[in-house]
Amino acid sequence: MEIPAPQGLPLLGNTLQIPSRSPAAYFTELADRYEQGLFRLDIVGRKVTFVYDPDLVAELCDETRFKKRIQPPLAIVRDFAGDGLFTADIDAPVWGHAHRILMPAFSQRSMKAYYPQMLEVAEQLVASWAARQGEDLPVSDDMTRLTLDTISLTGFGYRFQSFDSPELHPFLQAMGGALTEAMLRNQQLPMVTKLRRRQEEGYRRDIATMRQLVDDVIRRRRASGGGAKDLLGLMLEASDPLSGERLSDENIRDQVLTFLIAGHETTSGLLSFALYNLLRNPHTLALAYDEVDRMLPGDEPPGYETIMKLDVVARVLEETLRIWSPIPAFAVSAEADTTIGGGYPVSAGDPLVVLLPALHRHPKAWERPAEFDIDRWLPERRAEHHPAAYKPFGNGERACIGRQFALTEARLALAMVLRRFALSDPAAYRMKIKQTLTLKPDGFTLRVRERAAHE
Ligand code: MNH
Repeated sequence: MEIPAPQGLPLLGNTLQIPSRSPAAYFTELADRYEQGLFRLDIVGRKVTFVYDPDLVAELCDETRFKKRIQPPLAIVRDFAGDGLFTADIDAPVWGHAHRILMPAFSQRSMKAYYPQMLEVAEQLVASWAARQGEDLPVSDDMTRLTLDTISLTGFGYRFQSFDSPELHPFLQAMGGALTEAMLRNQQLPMVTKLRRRQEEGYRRDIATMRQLVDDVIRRRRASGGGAKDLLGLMLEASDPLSGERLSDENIRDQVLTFLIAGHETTSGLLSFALYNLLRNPHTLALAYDEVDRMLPGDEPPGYETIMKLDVVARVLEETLRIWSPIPAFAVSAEADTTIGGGYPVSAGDPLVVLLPALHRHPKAWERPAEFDIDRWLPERRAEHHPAAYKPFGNGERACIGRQFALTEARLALAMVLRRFALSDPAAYRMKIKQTLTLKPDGFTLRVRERAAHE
């Protein structure tokens, strides 16, 4: 069987057909066209297979046959994230060392330990919005302030104090630039990349800006003495229980930068999309208000246990991750030449991309796939779900290490916002996605006003 593929040009293949700033939207459009559940593109000479039929994805999630391999665009992200957990090759011993050293930092107990600091930052968001009632609030920017401050405070004891400043921190500018450049380079001939001198300079400058901040984070910790049990504390002091290895200074820098990026960028997208979905679905919004009024009465800061008991808010987040996955794809490769779907040939090492927007809306797995419906996530209906049709956090051993962290932080932030504010959207925002490798709503604003008691 032949994997369906749109016609391309000699040498360039399909490279020029891919819109450079919105590749994910284009891949999703193609998925609509190819009902076989997969298609192949030739991107600057790489044969990349995109897969979104849930049964085919189930095969790709079998880790005895398929594994995450670092290929573009992640191979490009290695320019700045190096051997951090996200971009380290599975066979590199340093991935295992860091994974085992850092796992305890993501246990339930650790989440509970981070909670007071998560709460502190969520309270800063609420205070900032209370002071700006009636103004158009830049949702993605403020969610970025929240999530960047949260990961840096809980992970590294470092304070960005983003809500004190009307401008986003220079680190974010640099990160956005570097991620966008990695996305563009994914579809560029190496020759073209070489010729774009100005972009190369900007890219180097952005990487240097990010590294300076990382060095500052580590320098401050070293100056303040050891003993902290956060991410940075573990990296500086713990050793791998299996091999006894410690992390090198260079690897610690890679990990700090990896966590500064991976630890906030996607959660910020999730929260922005969740607020969008709530505004578009007044019935669900009413249920969410109802829940926070019941579970978080009064003005007392909510406890960790209360946040973990939220049900409507949790289902809003799950359904948001289905409809708008901030990470639109992840890639694996076959360990040996094989076939998928009972006859599509796949060569060892070739990139296979699980395309989440198409998987998460695949009609084989989801009824009324475009509809935002949190009742899909009722306990009795979860069993109906196709086992491989929902992968917002990736798969297996290389799945997201920060999942619980993100969900705890996001639940808390949403609950705090809903308890205090009535949300409105007088500009009637229409979804426009901005891709910087990850996805976010572009230019989305909303307004808040303080809720009257028992409204
Ligand atoms: Mn996260 C890996 C999605 C929040 C740290 N994350 C992944 C992968 C996906 C993902 C998908 C797998 C990528 C791949 O296979 O190439 N992550 C998310 C989403 C959110 C998220 C949708 C929020 C919502 N991630 C977080 C947070 C942190 C974090 C918060 C840190 C505190 N994620 C990571 C790291 C990895 C990862 C580190 C790489 C893990 C590994 O390969 O060992």
